[in-house]
This record gives sequence, structure tokens and C-alpha cells, in this order.
Amino acid sequence: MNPDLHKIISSILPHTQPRKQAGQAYAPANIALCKYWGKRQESLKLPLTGSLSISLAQLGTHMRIELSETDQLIINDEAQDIRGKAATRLFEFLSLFRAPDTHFKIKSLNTIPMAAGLASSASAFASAVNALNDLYQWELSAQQRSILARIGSGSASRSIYQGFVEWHRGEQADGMDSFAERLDTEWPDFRIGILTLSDAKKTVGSSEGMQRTIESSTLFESWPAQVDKDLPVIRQAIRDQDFDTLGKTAEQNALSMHATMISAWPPVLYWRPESVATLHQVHQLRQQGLSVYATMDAGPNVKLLFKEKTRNELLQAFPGLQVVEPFSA
Ligand code: 2P0
Repeated sequence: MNPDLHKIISSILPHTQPRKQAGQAYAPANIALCKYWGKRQESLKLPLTGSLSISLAQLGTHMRIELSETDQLIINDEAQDIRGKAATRLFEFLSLFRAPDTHFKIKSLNTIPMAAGLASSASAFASAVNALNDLYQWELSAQQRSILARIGSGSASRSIYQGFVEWHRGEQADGMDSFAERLDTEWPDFRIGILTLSDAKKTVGSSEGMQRTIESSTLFESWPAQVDKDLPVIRQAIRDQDFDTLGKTAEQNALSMHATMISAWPPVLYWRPESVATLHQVHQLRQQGLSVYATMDAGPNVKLLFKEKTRNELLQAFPGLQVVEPFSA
């Protein structure tokens, strides 16, 4: 085990570990409005920049971790190959927290459409940390859970909270100041629309994609400056409930991130023809006066940002649109 990881984790966990037979918890998925793309340190998943997201309320991962004789992983009622990529990554992470002779039976239920490429590592690793917190009765703060979830997957640091969430870059080498916090702004009529355009399997995972971008894209040199410009604007637009400033800054931020990916070699091109057609359609709707913006992550699908009053027009334009109300109870 990486000695830093061991030291950091034991500095967070309480010394006594009373435990139950099983722990369970939920964590929402999240969509970044100012994206995280690039690490300054790999094993602790320390980001090059801060980022800011909105969590997806009831769309996320329910996880139950039960003490067991063997390691098992069941996702949406289907037993997974324990040697598969996703299972290996999850169990390597969980092994950081358990005695060597301990085994877990994990049952995970995703309420987010898997085909949307949104059932990402964020809600999985955040729900895993929350479930461990329940199993071992650690009673960790949200900030401590955010740090642990970050070690599993960077974006999972943000999935510890609902609402608007900022992940601070931090400066320290041990990552103890690189955690997410909830912004104390509610925005009841803010909506996210999910468009599942393609279920083509992801060709390049995020970790590999960001590494390749850093190594081979000269455009990437400008990415931290883009975030420095966008993050305060997005934070302030949320405080002011200034939807158009938020929307256009978030869309430009997403497209700037994709520009760096596309200029990597080999190109990290997540876009499909349907993705580009949808971006054009969004731009056309804006020209017609509709206040709607787009964002995209490490996959071909497009997410829309809009307000409740625009819902019906957008459902007409995009019949398959799944509308998320991030501030519904
Ligand atoms: C984000 N993404 O901010 C960005 C936008 C994808 C594009 O966070 O290597 O799965 O586990 O830290 O968290 C996806 O990256 O990567 C991601 P790791 P993660 O949402």
C-alpha cells in the first residue's frame, strides 16, 4: 500500500471500530458546471484545479456492504465478475479500510440510467464511503467522507452532498485540504435534463483520458486558466441566481474541456454525431429565445441546464429528455 494513503486514512478514521453486520447508504450522482479534468497527484486523486457541480437528487447509488465469507459484487441484481475492472477498482479501494481477513458482499442499486453513461464512479465511491461509515459506525463528518471518497474517485468528493457543491483544489501534499463543500444556495426552479443519445461503450476511461490529455495536448496548458476564470463566475451566478451567466459559463467550460481532450493524441473524442446534432439544436433553441444550455462529460451524452418554465418547450424539442429537479425534497 502507498504509505501516504495509509497514513492519511488512519489520521481520519477513529481508533475504535465497533461494527455492525451490514452498512448501507445512498449518494447522488453529480454533473459538473465547472469541470475537473487533470490531477496533480495520482494516488490521492488530487486535482489540478477546483470544480463545482450540481447533485442529481434521487438519481444515484444505493449501496449495502455486508460482512461475508467471500468478496461479491451485485449491481442492479446482477452478480458481477469479481475480477472485472470495476469490481477490482472498488475492492482495492475498500481494502484500504478493512482488516486483511475481512470480506464484503456488496449490493449496489443505481437509480441513474446506466446507458446514459452517468452511473459513474462518483455516486459509487461516495455511497461506498457512506456505507462504510455506517458499517463501522465511524461517525465521520461530511468533509472527512469527502476526502475519503475523493481517494476512490475525484468526482466522488462532490457526491457526498446534494445541491450545488464546490470541490476545493487544496494545496497540501497530503490532500487534507482537498475536499468538497455544499454551497448554501437553493435554487428551486433549476433543472437538469438528461439526454441519453448513445449507449456506445466508453472507449477511454476518465482517469486515462485526463492523463493522456495532460501528456499530449498543448491546449491543456490553458485549462487551469479557463477554470480560474469560470469558477468564480459560476459561484457568483449561483449566489445571484443569474441563470444565463451560469448557463453560458458552464457550457463554455465544458466545451473548453472537450477541446483539450480532442487535441490529445490519440484523440479523446467522446462526441458522437448525435452529440453534435444536439449541441446545434440547443444553439438553435437559444436563437429562438429559449434559455437553455448544454454540458457534456466523459461520454457522448448531453445534459441540459434550464429552468422549470422552459420544461414543456424542451420536452417537445427532446421527447426523450429526463428532467431532474435537484432541489426536490
Ligand atoms: C467532472 N469528469 O468534473 C469531470 C468532467 C468527467 C468530465 O470527474 O480519475 O471519474 O476517478 O478521479 O472522477 C470524471 O472523473 O476520475 C470526472 P478519477 P473521475 O465531473
